[in-house]
Amino acid sequence: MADSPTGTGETRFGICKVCWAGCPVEVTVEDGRATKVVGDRQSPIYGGYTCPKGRAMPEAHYSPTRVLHPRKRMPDGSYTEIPMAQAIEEIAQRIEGIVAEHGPEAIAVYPGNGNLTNPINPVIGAMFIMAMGTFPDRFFSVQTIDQAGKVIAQALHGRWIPGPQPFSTAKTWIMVGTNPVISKQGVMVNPGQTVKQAVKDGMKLIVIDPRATESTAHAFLHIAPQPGQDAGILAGILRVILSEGLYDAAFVADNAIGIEALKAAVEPFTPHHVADVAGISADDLILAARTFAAAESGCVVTATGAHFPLHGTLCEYLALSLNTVCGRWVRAGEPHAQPHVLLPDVPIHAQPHAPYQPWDHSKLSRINALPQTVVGAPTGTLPDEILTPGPGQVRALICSGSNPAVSLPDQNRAGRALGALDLLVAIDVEMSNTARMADYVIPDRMALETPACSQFSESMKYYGIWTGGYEVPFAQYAPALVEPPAGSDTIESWEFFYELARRLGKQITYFGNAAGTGQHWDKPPVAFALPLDRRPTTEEMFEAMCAGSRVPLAEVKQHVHGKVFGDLDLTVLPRADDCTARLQLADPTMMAELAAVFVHRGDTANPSAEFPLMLIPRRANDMMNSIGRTNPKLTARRTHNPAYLNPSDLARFGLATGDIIRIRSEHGEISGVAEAEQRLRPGTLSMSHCFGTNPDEADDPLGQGGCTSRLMDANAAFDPVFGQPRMGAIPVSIEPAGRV
Ligand SMILES: Nc1nc2c(c(=O)[nH]1)N[C@H]1C(S)=C(S)[C@@H](COP(=O)(O)OP(=O)(O)OC[C@H]3O[C@@H](n4cnc5c(=O)[nH]c(N)nc54)[C@H](O)[C@@H]3O)O[C@H]1N2
Ligand SMILES: Nc1nc2c(c(=O)[nH]1)N[C@H]1C(S)=C(S)[C@@H](COP(=O)(O)OP(=O)(O)OC[C@H]3O[C@@H](n4cnc5c(=O)[nH]c(N)nc54)[C@H](O)[C@@H]3O)O[C@H]1N2
Ligand code: SF4
Ligand SMILES: [Mo]
Repeated sequence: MADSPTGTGETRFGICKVCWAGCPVEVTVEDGRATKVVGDRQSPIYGGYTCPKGRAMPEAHYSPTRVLHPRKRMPDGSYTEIPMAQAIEEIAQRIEGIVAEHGPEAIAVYPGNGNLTNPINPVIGAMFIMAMGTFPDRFFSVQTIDQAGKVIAQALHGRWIPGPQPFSTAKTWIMVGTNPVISKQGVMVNPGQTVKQAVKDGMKLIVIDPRATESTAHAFLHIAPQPGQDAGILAGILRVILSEGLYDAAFVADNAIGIEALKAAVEPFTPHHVADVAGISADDLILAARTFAAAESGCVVTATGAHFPLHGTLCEYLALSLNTVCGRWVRAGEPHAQPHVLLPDVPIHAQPHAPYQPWDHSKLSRINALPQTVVGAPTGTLPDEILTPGPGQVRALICSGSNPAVSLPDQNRAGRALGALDLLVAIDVEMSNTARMADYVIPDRMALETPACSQFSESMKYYGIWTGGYEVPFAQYAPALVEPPAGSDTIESWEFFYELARRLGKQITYFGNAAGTGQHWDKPPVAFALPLDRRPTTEEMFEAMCAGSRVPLAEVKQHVHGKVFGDLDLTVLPRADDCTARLQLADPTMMAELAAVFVHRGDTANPSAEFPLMLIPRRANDMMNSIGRTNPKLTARRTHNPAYLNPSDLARFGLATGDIIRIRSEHGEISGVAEAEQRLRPGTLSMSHCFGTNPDEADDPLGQGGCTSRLMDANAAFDPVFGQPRMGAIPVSIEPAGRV
């Protein structure tokens, strides 16, 4: 610790945990309070980068609206503050009563993004449900309303153990439905600069997005398709590469099966067909394919834009197959570009984990008869799991760092469901949309009040390619930098689950250093049964989390700014003699879905005379989903959720920027505020998510904004494996509702 450059207070070094980029920060602490946050310029890899959300952490921590004591909802709907011990006791008694009457299946958890503050928090909810004996059926996480298709596709394709070629040195890259400069998905470290530098170093960047974004600024080629047509586009790119013989036949022969079946499956996706269906130029498609194949390195990656219109698993699968046919995986003798530092020391061989079927059709969900899968329960069905009577009905829900009242698709139904629960607990720091409906609100410690370490970032690679992590052996640990505000009564999310389980007479087993997902394990996790006689400290949990790490946590702790452990040997080993695993290029389930995409010209929703525009998702730079909406610094400019439209569409509907509009889908209606965006494909309406009031509250387009989830139907169309409702490419109409 040192004097701060301003001469007042001390400077402490930590990690921002508002999003998963985990930027190292320099925090000024005065009288025990964090007063200023800037990027840590001494970080060896981040170069002092932060975004507005990170720099607004002090305003979040000391927000006048922060919840600092447990709150209990009274019969008249008001809240009263009660001590933590009483809150835990009362919640435990209510859960005991519900379990006695209805069984443990009546209790569910839903962890979300507010849990990123401490790497123990996101996983402890699953371990609590394991202790209840109902895992995975009562573990509803954001994964199954996000990009669960990444894990499913990886299971079906097989996982190349050393991972994809690194972004920073690649000669080409195709981004499908992702805007890393804003979202940090895929590129965590200073993404704006990293993308710019990669292009400067010779990367031909190809972006497929109906909108020209911050990430297309340096693109060699931007293709702006009709939303929801990405599977066909990827099949079209594959067809060009396979039919022109531009692929890496040697890599395929040694490492993959299914090339002939893949060739046959993509054959109908001619450039002419794809161009016609997706509303793009055939020449651009061919150029993208030839550029990708000709470059010596690079990858094709997908994210939410491609996943939300329903064929996410297929898009991800085709991307993996494209990378495999072009041999875009790190080979023997090359440096491992997803190196382990706080993950275990395991040999990295240039070979795959074999494909497997990530579902069990003998165990079907109560709602929509979905198979049990490796990605947990289908969160899109959670409202109906609550609303549908019968054995197994969910009656109590614990939300930790999540905000289902605005994040679950189909907001009206979600609102009815949350209101119908016998018990709703929200572990949160604000009276979020969900906390406002909860029986108990449990105040968590915030980011600067808990320790942090980068192991979570390293392990994100197991959830598919283009998730996060470091291309160099970097690691960092930071202690808690400040105490929660004086006089407050807070608890870390994981500690709450521990205390609740203990009170219920259940023992939580924590699984540390999990190096894998599903059936793809580089090394199985280490079980650590949490002692019942005393609560472990967060530091002990960190030790368990990093058990067997390649560099001991104690060593990482020596370097306050983080360190690149450049001495580690990263050389990837050759395929082991006994390895028979091959990547699968043409999984039958995926190829059948692709055939349907061809027959139905995308097999997705299309605009109509009644609903002429396509609603598409986007991320806002100042918000992390709903996080930040109560932060005075982040909302100084605006609090609402603009409805971006191409100026030609504004003119077509007789609208101008600032007009309040009614936005209608076949399923619901919200109000929004029109805003012109020249760079958007005409015919699309681009809006962010997790804004808005609750269904029983008055609309507030200019204040809290509109909640796009209200336009989505939970049951009309959903992923057949993990049940994610259609959340992108939604036909909508707009009409003026007044001018400001
Ligand atoms: N319409 C539509 N819906 C979507 C999406 C979309 O694009 N469009 N995106 C989907 C995706 S990808 C995701 S991941 C989900 C996100 O879904 P959620 O994770 O449910 O939503 P968040 O807004 O991230 O919820 C974060 C909550 O954590 C609270 N919080 C903030 N800081 C802390 C803290 O320190 N501790 C605790 N305990 N809580 C804290 C916030 O107040 C907030 O209530 O939404 C999904 N829903
Ligand atoms: N600042 C900020 N950062 C965030 C978040 C946030 O809310 N704010 N949320 C976090 C979360 S939970 C997640 S999951 C990640 C998501 O990370 P990303 O998936 O990278 O999210 P976006 O930045 O919205 O980029 C998605 C892009 O897809 C485009 N798109 C929309 N529909 C289509 C389509 O049909 N096809 C194609 N090809 N493109 C389409 C959109 O225009 C948008 O530019 O971001 C994380 N980071
Ligand atoms: S990108 Fe912003 S919110 Fe995310 S970790 Fe960095 S500073 Fe924090
Ligand atoms: Mo997400």
